[in-house]
Amino acid sequence: MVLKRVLAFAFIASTAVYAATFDVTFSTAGHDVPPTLYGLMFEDINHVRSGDGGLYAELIQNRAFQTVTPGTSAALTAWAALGSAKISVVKSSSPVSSALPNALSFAVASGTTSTVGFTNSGYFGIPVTAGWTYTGSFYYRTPSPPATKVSGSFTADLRSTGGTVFTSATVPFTTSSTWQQATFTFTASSTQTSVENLFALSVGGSTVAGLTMEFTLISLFPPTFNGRENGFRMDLSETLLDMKPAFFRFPGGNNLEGETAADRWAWENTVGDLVDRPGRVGDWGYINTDGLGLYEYLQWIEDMGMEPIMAVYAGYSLNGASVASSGMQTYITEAINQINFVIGDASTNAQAAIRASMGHADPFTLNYIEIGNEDFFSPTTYADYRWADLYNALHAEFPQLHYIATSATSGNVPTLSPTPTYWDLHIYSNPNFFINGAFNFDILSRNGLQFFQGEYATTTENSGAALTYPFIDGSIAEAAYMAGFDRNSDIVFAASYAPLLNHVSSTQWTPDLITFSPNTVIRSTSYYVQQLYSLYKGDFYLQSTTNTASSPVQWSITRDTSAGQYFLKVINTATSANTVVFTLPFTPSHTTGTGTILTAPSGTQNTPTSPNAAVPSTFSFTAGKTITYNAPGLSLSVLVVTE
Ligand code: LXE
Repeated sequence: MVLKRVLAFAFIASTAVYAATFDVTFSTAGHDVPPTLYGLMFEDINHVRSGDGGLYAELIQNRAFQTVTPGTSAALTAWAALGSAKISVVKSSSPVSSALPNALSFAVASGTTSTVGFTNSGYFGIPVTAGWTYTGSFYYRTPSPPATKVSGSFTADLRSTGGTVFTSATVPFTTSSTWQQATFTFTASSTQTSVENLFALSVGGSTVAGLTMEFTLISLFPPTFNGRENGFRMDLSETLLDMKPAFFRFPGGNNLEGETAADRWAWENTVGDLVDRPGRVGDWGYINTDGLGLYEYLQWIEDMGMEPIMAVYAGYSLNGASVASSGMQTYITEAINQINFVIGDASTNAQAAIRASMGHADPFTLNYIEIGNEDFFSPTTYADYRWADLYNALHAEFPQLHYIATSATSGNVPTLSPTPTYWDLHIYSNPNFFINGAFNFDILSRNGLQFFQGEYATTTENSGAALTYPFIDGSIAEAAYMAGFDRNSDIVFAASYAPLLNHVSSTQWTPDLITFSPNTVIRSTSYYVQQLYSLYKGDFYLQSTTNTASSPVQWSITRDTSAGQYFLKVINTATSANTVVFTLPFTPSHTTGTGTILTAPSGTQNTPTSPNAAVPSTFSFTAGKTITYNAPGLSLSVLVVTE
C-alpha cells in the first residue's frame, strides 16, 4: 500500500515536471534506416494453431494421423464416423510411406445399405465461402480386397454439423490393396457465417458393405495466397502484407528446439512430397504436420516481398539439456545442409537439388542466420562450444551470411568467441518498462555490434495483471519504445513483436499481435502500431531535439528520400493531451498535410467481440515551417510532410 502511494506520487510528480508543450527542432543530419528494420517473428505456437490451422491453409486437422498412438481415441482427434461405419486409427500393415505409418481404418458391416463415411471438424471449424474452389485429395486402399473388384463413388462435401450440404464432388474409386490417390474440387455457392462445418467423405452402404478400407493424408485446401499449392491462408497473409514487413524470423522461437534434441525442428523432415513428412510433436503441445515446411516458408516469404531470418538448431532443447561437444557435428552438418537447401547451387548440391525439384531452381534470398534461440537458458554451453562450433563451420562455408547470436538479454552481452556482430534480444514486460526503456539503445556504445530486437511485447498491465489481448496503453508504450528503434537504427537493424498469431479457440501464450478464427482476423492495437512504424519507416533518420526516457511524449523523424516526404511520429503515453511544436529545416510545399493516428481510451482492446475498438484514422493538419500538433492522450500519430 505504502509502495503504491509512493509510485502514484512519483507519477504525478513526473507528469508535473513536463510542460504540456514539447519544442522539437530537427536538421537534415542523421543516419540511414536499414531496410530490414521492421518485420515479423513467427513460430508455430498457440494451439490450435498459428502454423497448422493458421497461416498454413490446410483445413483438415489430423489429416495423416502423424505422431498419434493407433487405437486411442486421441488418435481420432477431429474425426467422427458417419452412419454405422466403424473408424479407428491403425498402424497400416503396408503404409503409404515410411514417414506416415498410420491410417484411418474404415470398416463397414456386411448387409449395410444406408450411407456411411466419416467427417473432419477442421481446426475448430471450416469456413464456407461463396466462390471459393476447394482442392481436395486423399490416399486410400483396401487391405484385403474382394476377389472381384468393387468400384463406386465417394461423395466429398462440406456440410453443416446439422447435415446441410453446401458443396460436393463425386470421387470414383476401385478396390485395390495398393494405395491410390484421389483428387477432387468443389466450389461453394454460399457463404456461411458459422464455421461449425464438417468435411465429409461418404458412400452408399451397399457399395462398400463388408469392406474395410484405409485412408490417409486426407487434405482440403481453400484458395491460397498467390494461388500456391500447399500454400498459405489468404486473409492472414494479406493482413501481414498490409504491414509491409521486411523480414520473417522462423521457425522459432522455442519451436525450433524440441523438448529434446530428437524432437527439434529438422529441416529435412519438412521438405519433399507431403507423404514423406513425418511431422513432429511441436514445442507448444500439439502436432506439427510440417506441411508448412522449409520450402513453403521460403516461397511465401518471397511472395510476400520479405527476406528470411532463418534459425538453425544450436544443440539446446527445452528440457534444458545441451548436446555434448562431441555430438555437435550432426547438427553442424544439418545446418549446412539446411542453408544449402536455401541458397545452394542446384546443379552441384544435393540439398539445393531438392529445392529445385520442388519448383525453385534459383537460390532464395538469404542474408541472416540465427544460431539457436534464447541460449541464455544455457549460456555456458553456448559460450563454451555451441556458438563457436556452429559459427566457425557455417562462416567457413558461407562467409557472405550474417550470423546472429541469441544469448543476450539486454545490452549487456556475454562473452562469446568468435565475437558476434549480431545479437537477438528478447523482452516481455509492462507498459512502464517500454516507456522508460525508450532510450535503452541510446546508451549502448557504437562498437560495431548490431541488435535485433527479435521478440518484445507488453504482456501485463503495470499492476502485473496478465493480458489476453494487447491494450492501447501497452501498444502506445511499445510505440514509445519503438521511437528508440528508429533513433538507434544505426545499431538496431531489425525488430519484431512476438508472438505473431493465435487461434481464438485455444491459445498458450497471450497477448498476440493478430488473433484469428477460421474465417475472421482481428488486428490488435499493437498490430496498428507495428504497421504504422513499418509503413512510415523511411530510409533516413533525422536527428532532433533530445528527449528523456521518462518523458510522456516521444517522437521520431524519418524521411523517404526519393519521395521527399518526412514522417513525424509523435507518441503520447500520457492519458491527457500534450502539444509538440516542430520547427522544420525547410518550408513544406503543401500547407495542408495528412496524418494518421491511433488513439483510444485507456484499457481499449480489439477483441473478437469488438474487433475495431481502436483503428487508425486520418486527419489533416496545417503544415508550415512550424507545425503545432496537439497529440491526444494515449496516441501514436504520424504526420507526413512533403518537402
Ligand atoms: C520466447 C521464445 O523464443 C518464443 O518461442 C516464445 C513466445 O514468443 C517466448 N517465450
